[in-house]
Amino acid sequence: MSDGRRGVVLHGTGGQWRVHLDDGSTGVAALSGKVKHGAKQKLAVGDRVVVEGEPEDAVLAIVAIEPRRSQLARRNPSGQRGERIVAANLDQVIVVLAVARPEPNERMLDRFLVIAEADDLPARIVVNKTDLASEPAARARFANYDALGYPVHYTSARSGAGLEALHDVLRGATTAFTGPSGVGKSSLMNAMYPGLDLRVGAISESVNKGRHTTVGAHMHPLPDGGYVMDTPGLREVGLWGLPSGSLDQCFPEFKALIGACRFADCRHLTEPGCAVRIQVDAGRITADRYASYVKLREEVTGTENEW
Ligand SMILES: Nc1nc2c(ncn2[C@@H]2O[C@H](COP(=O)(O)OP(=O)(O)OP(=O)(O)O)[C@@H](O)[C@H]2O)c(=O)[nH]1
Ligand SMILES: [Mg+2]
Ligand SMILES: [Zn+2]
Repeated sequence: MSDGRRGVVLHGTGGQWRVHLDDGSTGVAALSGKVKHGAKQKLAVGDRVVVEGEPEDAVLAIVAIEPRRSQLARRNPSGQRGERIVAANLDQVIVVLAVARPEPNERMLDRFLVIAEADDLPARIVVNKTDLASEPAARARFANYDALGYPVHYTSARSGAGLEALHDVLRGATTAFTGPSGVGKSSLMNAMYPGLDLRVGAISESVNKGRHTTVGAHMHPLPDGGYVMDTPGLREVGLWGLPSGSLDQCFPEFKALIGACRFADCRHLTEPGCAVRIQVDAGRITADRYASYVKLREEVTGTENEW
């Protein structure tokens, strides 16, 4: 395989994959028969692959998939069937919200953060559209997340505020941008990388129909190194397969308390002597974050029996 060239899978449809080769060119490739039948893992956007073929070939052959360093998955402990890899080899997840249009929703934010934690991916938050509302008020609203270890950026794709600091975080890394429709994910990327030219939706339409303007996971190579994936949101990435007993590990402020509850299998719901609830009552864990825990706990318990 010495003449094989390496690259990163950008997008796939119907068995054809766009691959960004390390020499900067992009080609279309399909899995070779050997890889298709031999591989344990299904190919996903972000996978590093080895391709063979002549430059003039219309379709290159993917002859190997390199091991992943991370994956964003819809988990399924039973293994192969039903598992869906949203992206491979991510370095970080950036959850984008807007100060307004649409209104920020902390339940949804926490859901995205839990998915990142469950996949061991560092997460950051972008609060966009600061041109539409008071920035001090937005900072007060999200200050707790900085304290929890999720750096918060305040940006405006329209005015350009905060874009330089965000750009610094993306340089050289592989990043998934996620968040509700209409918050400005594609607009932010276009503002930082004018060459990307991503499709931007008219908010009234995309939000009212509950549909995303951006469909399907696409990786975009960045001109100064790294990749960004503009996702249509992680809403289909359920918390499926996350054992309900592990949910507390996905809340950084709960972690230090695990083991301090009276009962070893404490669900942190109604049990007496619950160390988490004591911190909630004392105001050291916010009621908002605890509300997200309770809601997600119901969700994971509900899907536990569907495995
Ligand atoms: N005022 C203001 N409007 C913005 C800003 N960023 C984006 N918008 C507008 O918000 C709307 C939605 O922007 P998109 O970039 O398509 O949002 P998205 O998050 O990519 O949405 P999906 O692809 O549907 O998930 C568009 O009308 C943008 O012009 C901003 O910083 N300020
Ligand atoms: Mg978009
Ligand atoms: Zn407890």
